[in-house]
Amino acid sequence: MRAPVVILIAFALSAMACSGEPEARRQTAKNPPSIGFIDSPAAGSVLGPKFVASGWALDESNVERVRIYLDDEMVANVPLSVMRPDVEKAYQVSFGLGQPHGFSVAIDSGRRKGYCTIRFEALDGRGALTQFAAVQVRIEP
Ligand SMILES: [Ca+2]
Repeated sequence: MRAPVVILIAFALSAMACSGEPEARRQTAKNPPSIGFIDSPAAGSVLGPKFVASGWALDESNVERVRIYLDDEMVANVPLSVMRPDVEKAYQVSFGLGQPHGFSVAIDSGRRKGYCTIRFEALDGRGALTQFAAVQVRIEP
């Protein structure tokens, strides 16, 4: 008579473990992609191994980070820190007013030389990543 009791308890415990796990939830609210623009470097420019990448990004749920890639290597992962009242005005921004929308970051391309693609991604407040710009440049050591 002992075995069925043990099995019953084991079954009850496993059922409890399953019901305690969080359910996977699909995001149902609309999440428009982030937009942005690169002020520097200009597409096609020739850069030294160290250069500054700057621009801005907007999202209705705010932009948490901007990630910058040289080809496929992430070389920067920064929060927005530059005030851009010009962008707020031009895009009639109604969210995140008075918060920074711009970024400016020093990039060290290391030993790279030749043609290279710089990609810019924004991570929004809901966790979505949007590539908002890509520029091709030439790096000369
Ligand atoms: Ca968004």
